[in-house]
Amino acid sequence: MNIGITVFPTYGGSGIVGSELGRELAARGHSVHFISYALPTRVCPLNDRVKFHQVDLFDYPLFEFPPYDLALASKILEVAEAERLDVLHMHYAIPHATAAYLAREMYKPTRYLPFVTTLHGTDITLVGSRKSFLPITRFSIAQSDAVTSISQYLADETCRTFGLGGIEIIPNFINAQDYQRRENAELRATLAPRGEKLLMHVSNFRPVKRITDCVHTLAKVKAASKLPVRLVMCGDGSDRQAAEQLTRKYGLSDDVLFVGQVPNIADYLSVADVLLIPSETESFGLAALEAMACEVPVIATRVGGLPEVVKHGENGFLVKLGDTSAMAERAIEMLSDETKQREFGKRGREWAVGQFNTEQVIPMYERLYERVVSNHALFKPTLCDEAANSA
Ligand code: GMT
Repeated sequence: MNIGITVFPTYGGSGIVGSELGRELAARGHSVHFISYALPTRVCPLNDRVKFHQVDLFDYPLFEFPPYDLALASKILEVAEAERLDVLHMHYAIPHATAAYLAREMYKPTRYLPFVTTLHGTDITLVGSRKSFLPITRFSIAQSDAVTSISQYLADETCRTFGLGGIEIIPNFINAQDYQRRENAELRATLAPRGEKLLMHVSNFRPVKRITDCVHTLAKVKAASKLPVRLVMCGDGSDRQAAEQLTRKYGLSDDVLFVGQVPNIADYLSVADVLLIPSETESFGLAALEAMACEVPVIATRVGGLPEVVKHGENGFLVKLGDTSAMAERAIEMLSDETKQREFGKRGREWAVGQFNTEQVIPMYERLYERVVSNHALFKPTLCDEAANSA
């Protein structure tokens, strides 16, 4: 199949999921065309089956805000014609589903090009639900030929916010080969030169991730135990400065390592003892899944879709939002009992690989593409009460 994929290329989990999906589809013999303003960061080397088409944007004095969505729609149409695309897969509802809708309508007199929209998180919970975006987000989702959500939580939120029920759930996934624990004594020695335990956090450091809670947690672990422990912060973003300031305030500069964006996150996760996710909301929590695949117990907030991923008391712990004392207590529980930590880690991998493996999840997308190419307009929104009743 010839599949066009659009993601936000530089930032966030939806870009990672869309890019890795493209790579997996290419490995299964499909041709994948990424259409975006920049090459998505996790796209594998381009080759005959993975191509990148850059959206042309140009500055014009009248355009204080250049209309990216229109340029994207035009580019999609151009690629669809030139490459004979069978289906489009848009990650993040706006403006991607809107651009796909425009492209489909422009192309309709010649050929019908169906599009699948995958909802990821803030496209529904923070951005799409704002008054200024709500009508266009709702319209664009409803016009999609098929709609998927990465968790039950997000499907329910979409129902609640937009009144659109009946969305299919296809969860985030991991490649069990790429994500597995590989001992790396050199990296471990760099991060923990005196044999310290390692708490880790991975994100794009936006306010929704509440990264300062990681620093509070470390301070509380140190205050309540004699454990030698450090915190490794992987990623970058707007809240980094606040976290660095807090680190200095606690006098913890030697024990908190801001390593920036690291190319192969599995290497880092492989040397972690516990992953902290203190997010305010998280529709799935891809970082939790990646950590579990690398046998790292996860301590996360009990919000959004995280309880669908992290199983409390089995492969990690869920705590109340903002309760860094509970987070610290659970971290001490894990770090002070190696056997327990290992058991949690092993169960985490079993769960991640058992439920969210590429071998199970990618075929769900392939089957959906086949259905949508032969039937079009599969998405028939149900009333939310009906959806709730049939759940
Ligand atoms: O909402 C965001 O943070 C953006 C979004 C993205 O596009 O990067 O992230 C979401 O998508 C990930 C991949 O599907 C999920 O694993 C994240 O939980 C989700 N983030 C939030 O809901 C905050």
